[in-house]
Amino acid sequence: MGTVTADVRPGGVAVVTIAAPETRNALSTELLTELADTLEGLDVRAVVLTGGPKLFAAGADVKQLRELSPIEYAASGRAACWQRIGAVGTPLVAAVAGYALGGGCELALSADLVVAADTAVFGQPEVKLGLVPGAGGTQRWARAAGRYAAAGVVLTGRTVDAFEARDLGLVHRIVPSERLVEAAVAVASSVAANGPLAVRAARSALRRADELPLSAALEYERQQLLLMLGSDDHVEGITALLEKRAPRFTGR
Ligand code: CO8
Repeated sequence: MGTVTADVRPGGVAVVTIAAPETRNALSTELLTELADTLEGLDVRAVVLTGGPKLFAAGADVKQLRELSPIEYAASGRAACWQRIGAVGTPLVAAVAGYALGGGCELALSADLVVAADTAVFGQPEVKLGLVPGAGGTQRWARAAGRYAAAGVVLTGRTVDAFEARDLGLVHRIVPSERLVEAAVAVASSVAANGPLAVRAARSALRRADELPLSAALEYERQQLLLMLGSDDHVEGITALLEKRAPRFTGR
């Protein structure tokens, strides 16, 4: 334990860092549990998730998984950890340097935005190990990059650098690795400065894009707008705009 740390910064942004360099941040069940606990325990407006300036995560802990039977896997709680991470309501910015492979890539793609160092390498090498991605890799790649681009990654197991990942639509911004965390904090801070109810509503509507047919998703979006029209924050946001000052959102 103690491989996941959270540093809460001013402005409602937390930086959550995975630091298990001896295993290249391999996502053991214990580490995934610690990560889910940490994310769920934060009361902030945006989170930066990083493995630091050298490496994001080398995927599932293959030493731990090698002997795992299907029943042991089902009982291990790994899937529940992934669901808990995916259900965190706070906007998540992944700050990716170096390798984000297998489960590490899936972790990056479960964020809302990915800021990449110019050293970032993304990939789903599972088929090379006789496995398949099991934490969203096939689905998130297909939804982000399209099924044919996704097949080029998932079926060959080849890696994609930061620039190709940006061209494929996965990466929001590329920066030098020494500026990675601060650049991701800047992105997270610009999210955190907005109306918190509105950010959560917009995020929830964006995520419906993966789940619902267009007509139902548009209806969901309209409902979110109606909810915002009932909030104090939208009055404050418009008043601040008209008074040419910064808004003071209260989250009500
Ligand atoms: N799991 C466990 N240990 C790892 C992992 C990993 N994924 N990756 C690296 N390590 C360990 C190495 O075994 C090594 O340990 P030791 O010092 O005891 O020999 C140590 O970390 C350092 O590794 P390297 O010497 O290889 O470090 P390099 O910096 O040279 O290379 C790489 C870094 C490129 C990341 C390389 O380590 C590598 O290719 N790692 C494996 C990447 C991979 O294949 N990931 C996909 C794993 S599968 C997955 O994520 C999803 C599985 C589907 C779910 C299944 C559920 C049952």
